[in-house]
Amino acid sequence: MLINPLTDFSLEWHRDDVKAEASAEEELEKLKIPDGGTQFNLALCEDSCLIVVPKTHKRARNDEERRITTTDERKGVIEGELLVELGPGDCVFYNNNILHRATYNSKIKRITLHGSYGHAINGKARAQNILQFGQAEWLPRFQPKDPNLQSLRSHLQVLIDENKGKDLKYSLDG
Ligand SMILES: O=C(O)CCC(=O)C(=O)O
Ligand SMILES: [Fe+2]
Repeated sequence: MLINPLTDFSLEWHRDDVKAEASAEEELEKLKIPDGGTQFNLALCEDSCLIVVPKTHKRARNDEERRITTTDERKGVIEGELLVELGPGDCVFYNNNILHRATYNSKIKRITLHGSYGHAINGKARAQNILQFGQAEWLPRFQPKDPNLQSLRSHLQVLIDENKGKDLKYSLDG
């Protein structure tokens, strides 16, 4: 769940699983692996926090984007950036390696469901992407009756079991 913070702040431009210092070659290699699956933001009330640069999940940064994302201007304007404006019930699906940032206003209520669907075939790479901040401690309490949800649940359990006790390391620094 994404909610508004107690104080205003904003995130710098980033890709969720490619470090800003990566060379163009490294960046393209990483972008080939769909390890983040398909991420979504499903807004329950109005949400205008996320900013993306369309189509950048398919290409390396150009010189200007590289300059902005690796200098003091990490929150600067990037040509072609798009503010994702969601109304209640709107859902946006995206690749979490698209170049993106976000701004958060403490006074504007945000309640947005946030998750991702991925394929077990990318399990090893996906494990770090989705388990780096904690290994879904809530999963035992999630007891769905729906067979599709049961299947999603059991695949996530396999991923957790395979990575139990491993230091998955964070995708990004800082
Ligand atoms: O708040 C959002 O919509 C995006 C958050 C984000 O980019 C992140 O946590 O990596
Ligand atoms: Fe992100």
